[in-house]
Amino acid sequence: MPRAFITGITGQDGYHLAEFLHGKGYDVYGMVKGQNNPRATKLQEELPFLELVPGDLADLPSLVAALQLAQPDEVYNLGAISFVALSFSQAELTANITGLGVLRMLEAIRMVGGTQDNPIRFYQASSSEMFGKVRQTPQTELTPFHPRSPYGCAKVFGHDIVVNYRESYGLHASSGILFNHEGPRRGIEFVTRKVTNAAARIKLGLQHELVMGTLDAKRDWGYAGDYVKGMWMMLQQDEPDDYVLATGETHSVEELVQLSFASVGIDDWQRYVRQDPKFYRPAEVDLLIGDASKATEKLGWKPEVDFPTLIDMMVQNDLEIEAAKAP
Ligand code: GDR
Repeated sequence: MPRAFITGITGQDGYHLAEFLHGKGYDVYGMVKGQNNPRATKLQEELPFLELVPGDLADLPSLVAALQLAQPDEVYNLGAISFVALSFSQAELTANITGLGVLRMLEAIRMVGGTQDNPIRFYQASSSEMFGKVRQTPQTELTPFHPRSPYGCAKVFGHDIVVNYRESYGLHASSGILFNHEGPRRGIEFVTRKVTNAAARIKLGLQHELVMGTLDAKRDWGYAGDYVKGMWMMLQQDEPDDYVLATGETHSVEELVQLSFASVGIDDWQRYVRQDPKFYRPAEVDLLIGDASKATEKLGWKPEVDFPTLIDMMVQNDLEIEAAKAP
């Protein structure tokens, strides 16, 4: 059986990827940090096949030990401080985990290596946030980077160091430049889930208003389940490379709000929504829209869930969860 090792296993993508790889017959190892991590305990209940391994992206010896234990064929580095807003207030931590963490994982792979005939393959979760103040629309693998947050800067370092290790040491290391990808398992701090959850709670009478930052920003939002398949496809190629995964459509935060409220039968969403500058970011990414034609041509990858279906899936999930909590 092939073996996969995933960092960021307790996040949305870790869950989807672990399920996907398990379905493909992999032994799946997930790295968890900290002591008595409650998210890991919950995940182990949901995915009993998962082997949890201790380790931390800030600690190189722990990464070496984790790889020695898991002996993976494929490593997926999804672990990061991934909330852009938080990266402004914890910039050094973000640089250390989201940026230097990639370097440490690459070094651990060089040390542990896999076998000569079967070297470890590496996937890096690069991000559309690297494009930031976009220089070109739509964005492709060749669009120059102009990050707008400490998170985006750290991801640019991670991306560049993967290219450098690939070119310097011949590692089978690929990066997926993933545009926003969402789903029912998205953390509540991210805008899609914040809005779908609020729409459900307002519908159920559990909440009376939704306080937002900018409604003007535009994003290319896809479904996380589609995107993890693309990660795996990248590592099945003979040659490592970088690929954009995106839907090729862009929607504003306002459209997201309007659609989420419409999903619960509320048309006058403006009555419930208020904006507060505390949710504005010191620098904003105004518009993202990706061109995934390279992934489509070379990998045969295509997103399957469109934006209205995605939002409806998330709203329905939140209605169920919140209704179960209601008195
Ligand atoms: P993003 O995702 O920064 O694009 O990064 P997020 O959902 O946090 O923000 C999207 C846009 O919505 C605006 N916005 C708000 N955002 C949040 N979270 N909360 C609000 O109340 C709110 N109001 C408006 C934001 O300003 C922004 O313009 C995500 C992360 O998953 C990254 O880790 C990943 O790399 C990229 O997507 C691709």
